[in-house]
Amino acid sequence: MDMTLTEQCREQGYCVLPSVFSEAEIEIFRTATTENLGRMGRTRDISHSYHLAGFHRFPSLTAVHTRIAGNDRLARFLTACYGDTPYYALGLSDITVNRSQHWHTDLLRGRYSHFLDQCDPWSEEAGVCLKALVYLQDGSSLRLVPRSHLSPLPLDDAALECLADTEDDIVRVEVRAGDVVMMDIRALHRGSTDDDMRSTTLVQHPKILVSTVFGPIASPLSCAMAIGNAHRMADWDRLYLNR
Ligand SMILES: O=C(O)CCC(=O)C(=O)O
Ligand SMILES: [Fe+2]
Repeated sequence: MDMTLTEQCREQGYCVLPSVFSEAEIEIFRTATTENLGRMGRTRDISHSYHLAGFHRFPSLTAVHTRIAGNDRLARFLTACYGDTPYYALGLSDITVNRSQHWHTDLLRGRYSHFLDQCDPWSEEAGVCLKALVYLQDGSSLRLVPRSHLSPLPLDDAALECLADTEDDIVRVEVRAGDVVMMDIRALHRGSTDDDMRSTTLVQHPKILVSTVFGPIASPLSCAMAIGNAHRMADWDRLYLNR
């Protein structure tokens, strides 16, 4: 079973691992998130939208990260992907609450793209980085261009938006609460629209997404992503972190 899922992830750039987290765990994750809303950034002009970059750094949320990064089902999948190559969670983690997401890849882009100057993410030796997206409610916010991870894309959101506009092969990924989407960070994808996220029913029933990125230890892409992301996070902290 993992063989077909790893194959799908390798060939299409994503796959869905069903029912990885139980209802009880989902509740623990949702409660931890809502208890920490006060420390989160407000990065969209929607008052009930929140984001916490690098949530694994915060003592009240490290347990959530540990449950994800240490989950047996994820470990089996990642071991099937990476074989004998040891992997780690490279430090790129996010909790988003009612947050829209335009077309993008999860590589370092825009002002952070230069951190990839010494590393070609599409080369054989770069190593594949995979994001685990843990959905804490049913939904189908994620849209993705299958196989888009296989050939170079610009590290610029405006250019990616244009590319997506001309793309007709787009899949909408349906998930149930507790499912995990494993996605190659080079894949072209988008999440919820601003209009979706404006709905006031989300105040009582927030859309919560928790994610973390894995990569082979010391692979060129893992290193570049870890270093560039540390800079991105430091900037993010200065702008959004409540002290
Ligand atoms: O909202 C979604 O379903 C996708 C979010 C996303 O692109 C991400 O977390 O990297
Ligand atoms: Fe993304």
